[in-house]
Amino acid sequence: MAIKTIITEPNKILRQVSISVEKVGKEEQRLMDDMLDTMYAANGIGLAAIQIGVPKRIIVMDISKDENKKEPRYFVNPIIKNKDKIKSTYEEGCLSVPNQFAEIDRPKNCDIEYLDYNGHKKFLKAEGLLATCIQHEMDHLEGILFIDYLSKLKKSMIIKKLSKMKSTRIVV
Ligand code: GNR
Ligand code: NI
Repeated sequence: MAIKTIITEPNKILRQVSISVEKVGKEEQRLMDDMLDTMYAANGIGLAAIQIGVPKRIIVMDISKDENKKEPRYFVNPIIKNKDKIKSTYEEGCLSVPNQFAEIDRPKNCDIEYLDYNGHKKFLKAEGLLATCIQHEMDHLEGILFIDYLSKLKKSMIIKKLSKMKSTRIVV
């Protein structure tokens, strides 16, 4: 188990399209363990492998409120089977876009097919924060960040701020 460095915008790595996993083996399980450690250490509720520089279609998540009751979830090669026409708005943040938040509309509910930690095929009806978070994470697999949904002006302001923070080495 290890805490990895989370890549932040602007960085081209975050724009890579991640590759499907052929088999959930030891290497993938180790990656998922490291991702979970990294996510908990950063106080996040989800993390995609590309955020630690690995372009594999793997996501970890834990949306439980109680710190003492961890509920880790693992999604390998997730596919959205069905998404709601009804949208819901949620104030999103991203560990790769530190300290920036914006209201984003996404389908309220969605159905996901995926492989779990042991490579078993699963089906999940996601709603609420779970649905929002999984869609945010699945965007990472396509190289998409939540700021891509904002106006050009808002997006460029955020990227400018983040570039400045990087160049002045102010890490927040
Ligand atoms: O920790 C996170 N919180 C969050 C809040 C609202 C919508 C999505 C998220 S995901 C984010 C962690 C992250 O960047 N995952 O990619
Ligand atoms: Ni994110």
